[in-house]
Amino acid sequence: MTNAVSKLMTITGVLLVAGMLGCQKTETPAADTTPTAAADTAAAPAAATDTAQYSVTFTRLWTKESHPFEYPEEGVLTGPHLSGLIGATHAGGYAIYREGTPPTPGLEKLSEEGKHSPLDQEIKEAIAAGKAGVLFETGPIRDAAKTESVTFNASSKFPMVSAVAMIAPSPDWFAGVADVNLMENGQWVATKTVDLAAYDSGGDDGTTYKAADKDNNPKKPTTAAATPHFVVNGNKPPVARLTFTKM
Ligand SMILES: [Ca+2]
Ligand SMILES: [Ca+2]
Repeated sequence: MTNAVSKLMTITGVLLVAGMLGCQKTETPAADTTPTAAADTAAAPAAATDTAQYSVTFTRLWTKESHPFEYPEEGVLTGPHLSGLIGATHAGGYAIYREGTPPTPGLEKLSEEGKHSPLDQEIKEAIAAGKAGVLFETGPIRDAAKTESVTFNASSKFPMVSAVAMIAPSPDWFAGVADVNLMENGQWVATKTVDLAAYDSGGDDGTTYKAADKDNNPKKPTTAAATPHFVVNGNKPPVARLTFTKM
């Protein structure tokens, strides 16, 4: 080793030590603050966004196989089908239907003829009154192998969903689900699947799928369907299903 190289190595060593000391000095404050900042982040999880877009898929489960009693024969327009789904987002307290309460004119019409009007108008009035968020609708399901989908926006003010569809043909029977909450523990759910049960709206007294109109006054309370059409071997199999998926 020449003197020149030895001297250079010594100088380099001194510079390295000086550099390390320098690093220690500058890194010390960072070492004090970084863990604190990380702890703050962990202690305060991000709040759910105020709105969330969902896709809902409407599936028909009511078929001759699931509900054989007096199941209506096939036909292009008169054959068994579910009307288009009509629903709303809302907060607690609002209901499209309530067991034990007579139907609104809109629910009666939906359950007897599958028409979305005037139920859609009733929902729009609830939106205007600050009781509901948005209205959503799909087309009907005639082919049980096919599904219908629609997207809508839920909000933290209106995180619940209720929806109905007519079971057709029928006097006043409908598929319904109420108060599906898309927000759990302050967070929007990624997916949620719920089944729709059969109900009798109370707007007609017919007792078979194809009974002639038998309008009643006053209206009777809406009840869970309890006839053999919907009670199979002591069980009440669901008539439809909704799958919500956050976009
Ligand atoms: Ca009626
Ligand atoms: Ca009835």
